[in-house]
Amino acid sequence: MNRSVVFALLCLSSWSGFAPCSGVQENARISTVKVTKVEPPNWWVGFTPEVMLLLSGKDLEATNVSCNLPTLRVSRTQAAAGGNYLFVWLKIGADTRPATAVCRITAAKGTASFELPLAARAPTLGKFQGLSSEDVIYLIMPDRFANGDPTNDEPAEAPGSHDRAKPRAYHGGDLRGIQNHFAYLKELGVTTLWLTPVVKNGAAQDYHGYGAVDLYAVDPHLGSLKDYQDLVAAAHKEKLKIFFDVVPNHVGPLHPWVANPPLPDWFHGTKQRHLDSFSPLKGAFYGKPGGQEAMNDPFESLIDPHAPEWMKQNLAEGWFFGILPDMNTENPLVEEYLLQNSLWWAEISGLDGYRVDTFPYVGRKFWAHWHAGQRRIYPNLTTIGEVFHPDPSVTSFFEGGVRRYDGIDSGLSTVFDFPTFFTLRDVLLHNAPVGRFADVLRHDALYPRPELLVPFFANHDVPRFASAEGSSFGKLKLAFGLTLTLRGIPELYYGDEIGMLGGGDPDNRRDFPGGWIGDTNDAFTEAGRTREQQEIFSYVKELLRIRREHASLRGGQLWHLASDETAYVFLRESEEERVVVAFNNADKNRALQVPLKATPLQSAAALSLLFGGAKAELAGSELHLSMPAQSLSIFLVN
Ligand SMILES: [Ca+2]
Ligand SMILES: [Ca+2]
Repeated sequence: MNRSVVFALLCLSSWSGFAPCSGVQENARISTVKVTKVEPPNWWVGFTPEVMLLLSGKDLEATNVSCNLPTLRVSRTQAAAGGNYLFVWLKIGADTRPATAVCRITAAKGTASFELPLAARAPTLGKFQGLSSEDVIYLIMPDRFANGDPTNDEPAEAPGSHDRAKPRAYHGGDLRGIQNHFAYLKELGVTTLWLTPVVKNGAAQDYHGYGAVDLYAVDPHLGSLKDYQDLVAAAHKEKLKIFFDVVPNHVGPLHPWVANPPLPDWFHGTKQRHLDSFSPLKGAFYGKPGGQEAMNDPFESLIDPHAPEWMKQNLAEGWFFGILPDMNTENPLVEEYLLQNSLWWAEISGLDGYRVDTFPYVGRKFWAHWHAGQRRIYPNLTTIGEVFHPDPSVTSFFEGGVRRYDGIDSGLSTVFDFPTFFTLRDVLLHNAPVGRFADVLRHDALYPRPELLVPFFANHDVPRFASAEGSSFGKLKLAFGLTLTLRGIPELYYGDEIGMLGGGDPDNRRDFPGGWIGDTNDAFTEAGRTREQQEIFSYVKELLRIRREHASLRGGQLWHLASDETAYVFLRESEEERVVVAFNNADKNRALQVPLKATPLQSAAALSLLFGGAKAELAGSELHLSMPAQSLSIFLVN
């Protein structure tokens, strides 16, 4: 039913609570009651039994709210902030048909109406797919990847925000630009795109997307909601998945809620008076050397059953970096708002999962509720939490699937494998003992689902690998080699596959060459790539092809075969096959005798080289390896 039909029916109806049609005023008094925004702006039938609406406006101190659809019942209302907001809970009867509900607010200062379109759910086949170890994630910062629509580079509402010469300004990349380059991503061989947040941001320097001012809109620099829906649909046609970067912990400092919160405790604290997110504990509290700046966030107290509340409060309730308004996720109305917001993005787009920002900074009861609400509707959706910490005993604590000491199962599908990230960088860039890999991997038993861990060597928050101290072209290749052969679902950062350079934020977010009209270096095409770009691109593409063709490299069990100061040799074993990966970090050739007795390789007949330049020979119950300097090789076991 379209909107004009609804209005026509209303005019004919004698149903009480509605003003007569044809512009006739119910009384002479002018109403000052106004609705300026309805969140969520639309909903679905056959979706949730109830929806909580947050109306913004003026004089919304309702004495009555009623809607024109007989199966829609207003079960509760709550005016707030002097009538600037009104919460309305609508029970959606099971027999409700798709229609646009028109609801009427009666308040002391007059009346107003608002609409809520209620649509039928679209077919769910091929949507909300989640991830498995078959997948490879590619992280894109949309403003910095490709400019598919120069008309949105500087939206009218954001004058002065676009300048490619400034590293903290918007550069013009957008959703259309990503969609235009699916062929490149398919050729490379990744399966899943994680886009940094696409919601509307407020500041001229919010190109990264982490400063939300409207959780129900796409940022106009990136395109429209329709563009996002088109992107997801087109991705699914190409067998690509889309991950949404969700940030329930905070909004941007310019969100209208900051000056005018819907409830006094909508945030943890106020703009004037709040905690910051830094832990009050010194490094020495948990035995860390003093005077060193930690690379990671200090989450130890959050997983510590012996830590009293004050040691955790800043982390859970402080404003991130002292700046970003911290949502009071313990308030049931905030909890409901944020859950519905995530359900809305999933249902309206068909997205396949969420990358969850700043995961440990949000209370764990919230996560249990948020995940339960999602899974009721989308059982396959995968969520990946950001837990920026090198210690697996910390990162594993946040994964769901098990109740921890606090009695809470967070529900989180998996976490980014930060311990492997730190190890990859320490070993490859600083020549830390290669045995550190076996040391990280031995902790896999702490995770309910280690096969879903997301190993990576770069993201948008750390310096580019190619520019890091101690890096080289060869080391970059080894970083790809290890990330793509260890267990889990690898994540790659856009541009590393062509050796992009860049220091810390924002230099690590340079424009992908070729994404803008007039770029002289077009790295999206083989003809446009430099010799070096092509070399690393071919290397990564080949590794991804081998991973795609070998089930053992995707989901196989990992067995250590040898590990020491400079080498790590491991086996990936699936039902179908076995593959050996030999990594030598030394700057000279290495010969290694690997004992195979009591390993799944003891009955191996022969090894054939799939990738790299090492030589392997079976000699009795030993594997004799000869590995070139700084190399990674892969063998198929026959
Ligand atoms: Ca653009
Ligand atoms: Ca928080």
